[in-house]
Amino acid sequence: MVLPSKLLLLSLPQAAASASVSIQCTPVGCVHSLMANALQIGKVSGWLGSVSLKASDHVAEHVAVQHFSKRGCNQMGDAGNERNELMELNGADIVVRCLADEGVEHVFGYPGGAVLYIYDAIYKQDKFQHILVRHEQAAVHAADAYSRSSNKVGVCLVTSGPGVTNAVTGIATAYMDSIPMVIISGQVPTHAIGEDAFQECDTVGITRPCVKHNFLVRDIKDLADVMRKAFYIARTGRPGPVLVDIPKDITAAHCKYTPAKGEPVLRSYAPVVKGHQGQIKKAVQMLLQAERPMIYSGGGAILSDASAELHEFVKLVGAPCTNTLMGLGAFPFSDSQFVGMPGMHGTYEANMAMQHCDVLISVGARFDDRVIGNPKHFAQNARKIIHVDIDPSSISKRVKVDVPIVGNVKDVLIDLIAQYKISATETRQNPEALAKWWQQVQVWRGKECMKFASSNEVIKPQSVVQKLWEVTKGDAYVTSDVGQHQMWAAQYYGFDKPRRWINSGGLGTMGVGLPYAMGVQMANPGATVACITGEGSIQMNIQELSTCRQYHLTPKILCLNNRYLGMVRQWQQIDYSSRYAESYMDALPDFVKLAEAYGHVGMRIEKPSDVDGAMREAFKLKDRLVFMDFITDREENVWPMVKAGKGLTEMLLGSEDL
Ligand SMILES: Cc1ncc(C[n+]2csc(CCOP(=O)(O)OP(=O)(O)O)c2C)c(N)n1
Ligand SMILES: [Mg+2]
Repeated sequence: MVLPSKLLLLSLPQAAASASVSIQCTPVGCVHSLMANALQIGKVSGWLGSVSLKASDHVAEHVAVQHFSKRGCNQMGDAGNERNELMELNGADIVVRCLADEGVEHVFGYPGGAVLYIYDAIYKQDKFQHILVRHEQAAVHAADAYSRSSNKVGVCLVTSGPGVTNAVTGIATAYMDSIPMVIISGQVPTHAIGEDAFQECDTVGITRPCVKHNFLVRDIKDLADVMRKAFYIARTGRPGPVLVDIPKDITAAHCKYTPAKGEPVLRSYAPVVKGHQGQIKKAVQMLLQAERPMIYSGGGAILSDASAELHEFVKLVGAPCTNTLMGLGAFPFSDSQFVGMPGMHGTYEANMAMQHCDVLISVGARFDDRVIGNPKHFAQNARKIIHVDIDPSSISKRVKVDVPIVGNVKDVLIDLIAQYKISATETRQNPEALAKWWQQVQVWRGKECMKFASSNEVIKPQSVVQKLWEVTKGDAYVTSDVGQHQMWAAQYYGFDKPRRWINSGGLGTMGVGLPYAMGVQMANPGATVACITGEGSIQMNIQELSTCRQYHLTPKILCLNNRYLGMVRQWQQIDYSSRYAESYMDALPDFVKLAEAYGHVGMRIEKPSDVDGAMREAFKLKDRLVFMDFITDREENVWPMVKAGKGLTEMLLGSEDL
């Protein structure tokens, strides 16, 4: 791959210093062409440092890209900024300036006619790196995972019409999981809107139900303000994706650019951060008087970076703690107070404790149908419910809540902890009752619901996930797709840290796994990234193997290949008398050859005895993407299972319960 000369110029440490001197007095484009010439005539080694750059040298290319985003670009950008403030910019340059001012380092995107001015502006800047994906859906997923794993706002850029419609699945996925993102879309020129122009679609209309907010910019004078508002809305309150639709003529028009000062002001938008002190006191009293307290935390604890506070709170209260699929890692898996994930494929002990506790506090979790099962069944047991959530519309939506606390989870936990310490001096917890509650939890744990039958004949998918944990010492970023493999990943990779488990919880979008791994790796260079996928899901965005090749992204892909759309097959087995209608994956590609065709390493693992060696070998290949195709037990099921519509404790623990 040929890296543009400007990347080479700015990628190397020595270059940064030299470039900043040259660029202050030289138009950027001229420096690029000067350097391009220098590179071509081979006079680069002394001036640029000692990294040798060959077309096939992916390691050098990787080094270049990483340095580019971190160093040289800023030096150059600062010089450019001072000049820009004095002059009028076109809309495209304003977009780029706004992104730079927001501290954006990476933008995932795909070009097209309506965004060509923006791409031209990107070409001329060096503040952030653009990552060219192979499908717009992947751009959004990658930006989404970039955010999930780093708590920065993810950014993506797509063209009008099909660019936007391809992006919709990604936007809806991020929306369902409250991920802060800004999506910039091109639109046909303002005069052509509504005329069924080429590549026109009603982007604002199509995306309205799956964004936190969207804007159509009709006047260049509004552009910078809208961009700032978009970032502000995306990251504050309950986070979410915000889309900015920009007609092509707006990107060509000119306007004076004034850098932002402070946060934007929005009259009708003032998210609550601090919880109500009276409610916090009530909640603490309730918890202190509880005999069977239970803590249920979800994605909100991760999104608000509240793991440390959650940990302190769980220790203070002394209750069992469960993390939802979206909350895994917020409280450590390895802690003795952790009882596993709740819900449809949750542990026996977590579901029983959710049902039989007398005070349940939800910390950034929303009583989703996959968590509480049938709400009528859930309501059968009398218990007091405290619900901490930043979004008031989530409270009392699916269950009746006794003490609602609206606020940012982290802030509310800080106040709950402080209040608990004060109140505990007057109102004592009942230690005997708490001990009895734990005895009961231990009895439920005794069911060992996560046990599975191992085999020497066929690879058990659960054992692959356990092996991954062992080989990566439990410290990898793990992305997954959607299906049985996702549940096994959630169940058997013990997440001890937040932002390590990256999956589509709310929308359940097959195809996220590989682009998620790309976004995670861009946000966390040098980290170990594994993508647990199925042979069905991986084919939904397989083209991104090409993006990985270009940007030297090296996740390890673990395909749990059961030759079935396994989760569909499991439901068909249980609910449709094993009539496997269209859940069979016929004519699968040779994934080893496919990986190799994209320039990666492929492995097929068929025997249980080969799993350990193959996995260790793959993770040794740090600078290569390795596709591991594990041929697994075809008809393994995910247990425990609460069938849709059933009560939380009406669990099937294995095939013997069918
Ligand atoms: C885009 C999309 N289409 C359809 C589904 C419905 N669905 C959920 S799981 C699943 C099967 C996934 O198969 P595979 O990736 O092989 O994973 P497995 O369940 O076999 O581990 C399907 C079709 C979905 N979640 N997403
Ligand atoms: Mg499958």
